Amino acid sequence: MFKKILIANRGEIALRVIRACKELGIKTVVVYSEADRLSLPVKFADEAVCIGPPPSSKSYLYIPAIISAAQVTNVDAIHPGYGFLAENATFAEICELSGFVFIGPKPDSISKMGNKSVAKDTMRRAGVPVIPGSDGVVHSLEEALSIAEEIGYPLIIKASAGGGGRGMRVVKDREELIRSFGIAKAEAGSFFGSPDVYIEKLLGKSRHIEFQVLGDKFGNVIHLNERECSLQRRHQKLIEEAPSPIVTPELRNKMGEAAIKGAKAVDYIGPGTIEFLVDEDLNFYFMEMNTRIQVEHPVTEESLSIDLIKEQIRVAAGEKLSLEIQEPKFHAIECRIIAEDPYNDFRPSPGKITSLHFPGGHGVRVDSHIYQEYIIPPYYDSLLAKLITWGTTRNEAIAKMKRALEEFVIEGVPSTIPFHLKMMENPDFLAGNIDTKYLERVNWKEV
Ligand code: MV4
Repeated sequence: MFKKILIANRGEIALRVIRACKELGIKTVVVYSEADRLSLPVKFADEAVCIGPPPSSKSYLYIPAIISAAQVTNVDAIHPGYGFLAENATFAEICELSGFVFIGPKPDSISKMGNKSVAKDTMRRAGVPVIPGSDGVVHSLEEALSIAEEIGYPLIIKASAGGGGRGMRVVKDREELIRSFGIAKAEAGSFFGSPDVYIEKLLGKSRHIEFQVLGDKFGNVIHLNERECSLQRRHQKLIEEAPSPIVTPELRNKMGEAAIKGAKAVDYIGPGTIEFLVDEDLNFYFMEMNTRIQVEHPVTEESLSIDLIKEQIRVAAGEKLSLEIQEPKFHAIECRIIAEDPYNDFRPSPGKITSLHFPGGHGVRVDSHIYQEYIIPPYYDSLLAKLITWGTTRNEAIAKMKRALEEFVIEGVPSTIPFHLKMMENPDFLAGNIDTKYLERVNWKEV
């Protein structure tokens, strides 16, 4: 097992990894920017190394400073968390070339899944259902028109180097395709550095349901069930839960098997996520694979009573998987508490937390790096806390979430707490009737 790990991240996930390391008896080094000098990860890690000024490009994304910090503190491995360098294949490669274990998948798995058209192609070959569309990259308008002839309109043009909802363009008819194909390629080129695009049929009302997978260095891959992530706003998830209210044990088996096949196709190591779009007839299609631990991993943890970060560290150290495939034990829900004003179109609102009280009690977990008097830096994402509740039924998890949100006090900055309180009484949410466009369609204040 590793003796010392460097955490190349900040905020709640840095703290989450420090906690797992402490329980495993591993020493921790955290790197931090000048803006995070007074942060809890810096306080709780065994060692802390300042790696640069506040902008991410000069600190959390600056590979030479991170590798230097790993060298001077003599760590065995580097944990990237999520965001920043977590899905940067070059960083993973540099870690290994510098003699540090990258706690994540192989660089080649990251690259394959990072190119969304290569990812889709890899999944199709592995027998995972994919959305009907082009076979890989579409190079010319003529090619685009002939594919459109086959699959029909409306369709969607996606940038190969995009992902997470970036670089997508919906096309209603032939005229619009003629007008926008060249623009889509030009945009892809200037936003993502590659003009490659591919085409898919546009799916109607659908859900975002993702499968947690986990692989070890011996080629074993399991799945740890699904997370329902349909409640999103502008591609930012706000509420996640496990299990999904619409997934039956039969569908779970079918999707889980597909997820395992997909992960095995790229020799996947560690925790990863296969995202599916699920239509109203419960057909499911591969969307993207995230080759990192995700923000919403705690709902899987609390639904199964497991520790995914500890398992991630163990498999990175070369241990065999210690978990097995199993049905959910509990229903878990996560609300993302963000420093955004839900009454003002979710406007980001950094500032100083003047008063703070965390909820607690049975079936309640708060993953957070904030404290009273903490100043939220404007340079990074504005996630303040993840509030997770669980119970033996969905209704019990919701009842706990409601009372936990009522106990939660954050003063000084607006937060998404009022939004979540309203959702916990929203009849559509209570019925589990949420799709990815729900918050575009309805006004959350009025339901
Ligand atoms: C789609 C789609 C409909 N049809 N592809 C958005 C994120 C990226 N991973 C893929 N996305 C979508 N791809 C086809 N062929 C609808 C979306 C989509 C979406 C997906 C998941 C969660 C939220 C979403 C919000 C808008 C659009």
